Amino acid sequence: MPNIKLYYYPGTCSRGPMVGLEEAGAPYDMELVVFVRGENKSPSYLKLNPNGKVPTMVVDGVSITETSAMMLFLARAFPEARLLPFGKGEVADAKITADVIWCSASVHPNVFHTRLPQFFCDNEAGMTRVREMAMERLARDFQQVEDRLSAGPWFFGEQWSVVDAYLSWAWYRLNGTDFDFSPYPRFADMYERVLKRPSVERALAKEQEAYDWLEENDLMVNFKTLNPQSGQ
Ligand SMILES: N[C@@H](CCC(=O)N[C@@H](CS)C(=O)NCC(=O)O)C(=O)O
Repeated sequence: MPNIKLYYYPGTCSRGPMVGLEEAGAPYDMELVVFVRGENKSPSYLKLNPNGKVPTMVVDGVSITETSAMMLFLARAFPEARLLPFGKGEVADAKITADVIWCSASVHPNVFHTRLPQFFCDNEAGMTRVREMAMERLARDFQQVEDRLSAGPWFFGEQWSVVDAYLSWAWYRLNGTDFDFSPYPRFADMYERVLKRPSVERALAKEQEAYDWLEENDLMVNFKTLNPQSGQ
């Protein structure tokens, strides 16, 4: 059994690998990265993850960055958990890998541009346009998810996977924005079903503990006012 430690922040994309670990029943340690203290930009953290972001997964002393890489690793390290429907040949596996990477290369950045346009433009009109364009791209991404869900309850059909967890995180992060969710009823239903999975419930409970601690210690990030120049 590998020795695994996940560096995380509640509500962020670290939720995906956390759900993967919970679903696999893998023992792991967690370390909260306190953004407002600049811990993600500290020299020791940058040695683990030069991008200064969460998540980071340290496996037997080796640091893995990138959510998609962690999901692919977990699926291979814990095949019995069936985190991804690998095993039907190299081409089929490559297509599954493409879907995981698409989540982190398209959906995830489009969520980032929608939620934090100030990281991409430094004037009000530009920020508004960045958000609008990101939401247009998200609409195309979400339509792809909606189309995939016509073939089964989950993104890959009958089998639940960490892609459902990753996509559900994107849905969650868009709550509170003016993104129009109405064209995606199958995705809405999938999101609700993901929330009911025991692995997700456990991950959300762990996140809630972290939120409570951050709140008690006045260390919560305000994403609305988060400034790219602040080093957070
Ligand atoms: N490509 C990275 C993106 C990670 C990422 O954007 N993490 C965000 C939270 S969702 C973060 O740590 N932001 C802090 C910052 O950018 O300073 C991945 O897939 O892991």
